[in-house]
Amino acid sequence: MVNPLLKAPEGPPSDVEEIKERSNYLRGTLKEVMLEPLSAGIPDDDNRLMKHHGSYLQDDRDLRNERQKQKLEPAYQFMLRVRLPGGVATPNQWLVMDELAERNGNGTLKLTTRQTFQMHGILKWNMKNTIQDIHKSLLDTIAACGDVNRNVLCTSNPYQSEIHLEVYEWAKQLSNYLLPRTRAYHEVWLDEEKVAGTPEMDEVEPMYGPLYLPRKFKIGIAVPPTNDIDVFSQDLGFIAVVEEGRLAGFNVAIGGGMGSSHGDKETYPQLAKIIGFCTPDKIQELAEKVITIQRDYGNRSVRKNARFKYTVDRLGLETVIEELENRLGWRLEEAKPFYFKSNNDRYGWVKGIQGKWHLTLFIQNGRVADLNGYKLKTALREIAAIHTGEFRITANQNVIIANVTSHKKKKINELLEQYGLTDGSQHSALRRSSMACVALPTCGLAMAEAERYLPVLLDKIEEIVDKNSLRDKEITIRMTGCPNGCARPGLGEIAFMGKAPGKYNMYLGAAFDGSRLNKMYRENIGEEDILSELQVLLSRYAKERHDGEHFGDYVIRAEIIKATTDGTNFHD
Ligand code: SRM
Ligand code: SF4
Repeated sequence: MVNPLLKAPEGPPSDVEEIKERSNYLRGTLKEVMLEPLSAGIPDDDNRLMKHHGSYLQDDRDLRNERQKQKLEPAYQFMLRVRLPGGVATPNQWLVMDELAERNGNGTLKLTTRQTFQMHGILKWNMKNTIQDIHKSLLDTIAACGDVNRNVLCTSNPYQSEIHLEVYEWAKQLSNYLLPRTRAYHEVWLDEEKVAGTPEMDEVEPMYGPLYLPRKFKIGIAVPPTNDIDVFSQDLGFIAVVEEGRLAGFNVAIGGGMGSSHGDKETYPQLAKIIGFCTPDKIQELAEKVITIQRDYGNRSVRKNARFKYTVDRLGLETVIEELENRLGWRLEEAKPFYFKSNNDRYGWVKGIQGKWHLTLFIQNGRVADLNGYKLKTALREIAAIHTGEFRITANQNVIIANVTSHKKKKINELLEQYGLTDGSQHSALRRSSMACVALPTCGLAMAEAERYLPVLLDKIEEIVDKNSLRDKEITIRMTGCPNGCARPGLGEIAFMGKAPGKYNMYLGAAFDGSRLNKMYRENIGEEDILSELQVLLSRYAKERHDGEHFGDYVIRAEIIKATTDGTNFHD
């Protein structure tokens, strides 16, 4: 199977590889350490394994210094991420998440950039019963994090609602097919007994193998004209091709990713490149073979270079395609034409098929909470209690109340009015096109604020926007607390990546449809400089833009940012 002409990088395995190897298919000592009463945390080795079960040990960073002073252990708590292919949840599942966040979490839900629920602030002692309740609602947290295929994305905005259902089914099937086969999750969290001496004991991971992948792996399916899932940021992206009203198949793109480290040229964001087309019945096999190429040739020595994008760059795109076609035993067809309009969500009610309605609501940075008199969480709970369709979490951290009958639409509208819930139309189009990652206080990697700060910064940017009559102009703006790229900042027409408390690198020039990366414009600047830069840029844009020209395109035409020759702004 392994091609002797191709090689994985040499070097000693990274610590995580060793932990996985010793773990007996992701079991480690998780079961035991979760019962250990003396600390609210768990040892680092088990935390590395924990990720494969959909959770991270964190500590409340707002309390870190104070607890250190008091010689207390950090305020340990767990983040829990649900596997929710295509972001689709039933009203009952919404209610379960809502209740669990209240009972065992910090009282809020985070809708993530990969279309799922995260809960924060779960104490060690509550982890098992939380996971069990999630399981009872027919959801799980398996492979939501870790060196495996993650939550499979699927366009949620119903421009083509008849196709959505079909594509969503493929996303779900892919997600299930690519799940790890180990029973570790069931044993650790769901009290499944390990049956000794039977063939089940000799469990193997037919696709992943005992070491799983060198790094996380991400798949997304976009349904044009919407690129709401940022298909070019995925390790493996599928672009639905609709011919004569039916799903003909998918264009296939490989090797995307957003993360980098400040000042380290060996790490970079990268857009996935389109390598061909295949029919829907082939995508499962194709995904499996792409994953096995990464399994066999990915970097298991240096984790910062272990993502598939680096494997593709190291081996060369043509070589990877050849290897893929050899493994498949068939050739990809030529890619078909497609057109993306935007990578944002469209808001408000739209009518879909069979007389059903869909309502996209603006959820600022995906945080579902009752805050400052805006009872978002309560309102969504009440909607879930009467809703008979589904909830679709978008990859832009918003939610769609989907498949609503005309009768229920009236009731839902009454609830919207009662709670002052909004599709965002009272905000600027810029705010409605914004995203921020979690960052502080829970993310251990955050160098600066993001989710808590972007709304405050937007209040000030909106003043500039208004002054320049740009209130209705959609401009994609994204912020992350570090360069790992969790809100896909590389694809923001304007983006900020945290460098230090209150300091950000500022990026400009991504394409509005998610097909071109942005570039660094200013380094390590604070709020005052951000606002004065935007003052100049937005007023020039207001005066100099062509009809229908997007901000990201304008900054390149005006030579504020220089595009690379192929127009993609791949790293240079
Ligand atoms: Fe992410 C790590 C949050 C989407 C790239 N991400 C983290 C961790 C787990 C921090 C950590 O490792 O300790 C963050 C937890 C924060 C917290 O307190 O919740 C975190 N990532 C998130 C979420 C919740 C951001 C959000 O506000 O929505 C998103 C959860 C997605 C999900 O439901 O699965 C999230 N992360 C992404 C995305 C966007 C995407 O996948 O479409 C990316 C960029 C795409 C990519 O992977 O290239 C992303 N996260 C990273 C990276 C950099 C990985 C890399 O190889 O470049 C890290 C750091 C790492 O893995 O070492 C990271
Ligand atoms: Fe944390 Fe950085 Fe991801 Fe934001 S981008 S959630 S700060 S890892």
